Amino acid sequence: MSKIVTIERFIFDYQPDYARGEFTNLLYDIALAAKVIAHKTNRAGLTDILGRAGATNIQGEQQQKLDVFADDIIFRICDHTGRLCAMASEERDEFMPIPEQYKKGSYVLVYDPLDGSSNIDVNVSIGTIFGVYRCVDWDLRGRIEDVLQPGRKLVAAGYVLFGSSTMLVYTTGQGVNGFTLDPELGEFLLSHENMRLPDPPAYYSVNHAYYERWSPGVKRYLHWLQGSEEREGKPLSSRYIGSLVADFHRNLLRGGVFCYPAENNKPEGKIRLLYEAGPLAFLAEQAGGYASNGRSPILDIEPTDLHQRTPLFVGNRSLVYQVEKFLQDEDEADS
Ligand code: P6P
Repeated sequence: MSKIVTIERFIFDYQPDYARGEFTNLLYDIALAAKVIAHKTNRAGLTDILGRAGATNIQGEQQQKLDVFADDIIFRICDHTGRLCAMASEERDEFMPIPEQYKKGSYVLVYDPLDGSSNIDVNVSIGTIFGVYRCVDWDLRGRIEDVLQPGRKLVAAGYVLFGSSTMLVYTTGQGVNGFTLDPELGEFLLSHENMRLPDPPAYYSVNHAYYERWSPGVKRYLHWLQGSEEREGKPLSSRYIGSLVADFHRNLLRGGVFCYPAENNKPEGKIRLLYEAGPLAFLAEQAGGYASNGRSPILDIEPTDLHQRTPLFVGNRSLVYQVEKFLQDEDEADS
């Protein structure tokens, strides 16, 4: 029988040396928010929470009621605790400095409260993605500079997957560990210790409907993934859920690569850098993998805008390095 370890116990036992209560308690807060959102998500079909909230977010996307609920829960659990100096959310136009009436903390929380929201009403897995930075200047109240930091500066990152079970997967730079929510106990229990991307990988994930929008180098990469151009290793299977957290999680467990390439009319791609690609890139590297925009590491990109997007290739190193090679060949051919 495996040992029973709650996420609270794990966080406490494995907190980084520099972490004081503030950092550890922030991770507790995120776990609490995950439980609250899970409770609501699991009932999405049973209440009037389904359907559109009527508003649209800065991305121009229709906000689903669960989007708004998840964003509100995370904000209200974290805004007054004294752990943070600022927050940023996919659902909020501007970054959120901690209100003056509350004690300022030393960390920054960036999050996508509910990624894959287009899947909410069709009961497909959705997820929350989060990243934690240290405030740039601990003496000042939250500023945009605290939020616009490269992924290399993350001190923690993770996601919550609301699927057949609810899982919280996170890293503080000491490997990746997964916890499964026992809904009867209301506890996240350690279920996936020291997660590593398996090799050889099993899957590749991409929306093939956009094939004609991709550059020759990306098309060549897809042919390579499909085995039509020489590639060592066992053939890959294609899996694409349309929910980033779900695709990323399956590839983390079975090995693979998730691709959302640049398109002819969208050179920046679709996936958001700050609160989607960055945290997942940190997790991937901690699990032995790598994340690239096709030409350079996601973690090295300096954000200039809260909601900026990036092309994303994330998963097994051997698979991601290859797209950089093909796009380098493309650039050389174009020069
Ligand atoms: P497409 C959801 O909106 C999302 O941001 C990710 O969760 C998902 O991987 C991607 O978009 C799906 O995009 O264009 O393939 O529908």
